[in-house]
Amino acid sequence: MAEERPTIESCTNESGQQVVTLSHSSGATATIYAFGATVTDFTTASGRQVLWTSSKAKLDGTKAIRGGIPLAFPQFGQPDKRMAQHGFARISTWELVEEPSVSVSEIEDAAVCVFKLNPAMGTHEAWPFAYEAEYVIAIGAETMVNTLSIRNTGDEAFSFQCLIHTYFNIQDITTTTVTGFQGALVYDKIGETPDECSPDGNQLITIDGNVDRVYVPEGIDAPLEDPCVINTPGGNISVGRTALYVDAEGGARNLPVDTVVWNPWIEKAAAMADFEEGGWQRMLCVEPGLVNGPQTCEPQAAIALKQVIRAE
Ligand code: TA6
Repeated sequence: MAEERPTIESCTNESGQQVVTLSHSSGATATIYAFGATVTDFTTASGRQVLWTSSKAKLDGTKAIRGGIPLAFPQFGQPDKRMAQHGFARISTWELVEEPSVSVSEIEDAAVCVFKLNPAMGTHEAWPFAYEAEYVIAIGAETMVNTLSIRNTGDEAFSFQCLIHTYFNIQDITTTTVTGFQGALVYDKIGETPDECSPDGNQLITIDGNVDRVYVPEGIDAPLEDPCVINTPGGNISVGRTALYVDAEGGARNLPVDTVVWNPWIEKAAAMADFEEGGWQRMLCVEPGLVNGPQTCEPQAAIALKQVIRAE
């Protein structure tokens, strides 16, 4: 009988970056760079590569990794010009937690690894708050669950945005569609009024050019259909998106989750040095997040954002 691989293996690449391999008993694997705790690959037990990472991505810690699942925190975009685009989480080195004792409800026998961001590493004078950031990556045969939790460990409330910026491998953008946004309000970031939202009655999202939209539920009583489904030539990928606010006393309530849909298309992709030639045809970003305005977190409270990816 072949010797089973350890669940978590760690090595260092030629640039000195820590690279973690997470292995599930089914043969499914994930690759995570401690830099940004960026998942760069999730290959299912059936051999399907669910994520897209540019072959020209910088993997030496000099810039955010182009592809996979970068994390945006404490800001989405660059509302505070003093901080990097999408904040400091994706350009800071996270610490792998040894012997994690975490389970996830969505996968019975999950292989799990946990990263933490040391506030001494992940910080900025523009956002000088006391926090704990934990990122749980769990895989099963055809499922991956990503959970980003931010806890306020200080004595003053703070606000932030966060987003799981997932690049999906969809083979052909021209025959890919996405469902699950019915009833949403949408901000078209490349339109003439990027700060105004409008009802988006489309039941089906198709992509035939540069798309950069934020889909927002009308309210907690009208969350978006969960999961949304990416219909690709290679099979469907469902993307579950939930968020939870846990107050200092342990009381929990759901938060409405926003979803960013992005494809740079030809010209904008060509303008990015780390975007491989023609990559725009093979990728689509569908990104669960809390981005429609800052999320306030009271002292000793926590906010958890979760993405559940299932290859179907
Ligand atoms: O995916 C949404 C988005 O905010 C786009 O506007 C685009 O800027 C993308 O993120 C990638 O950002 P990056 O800083 O990684 O080039």
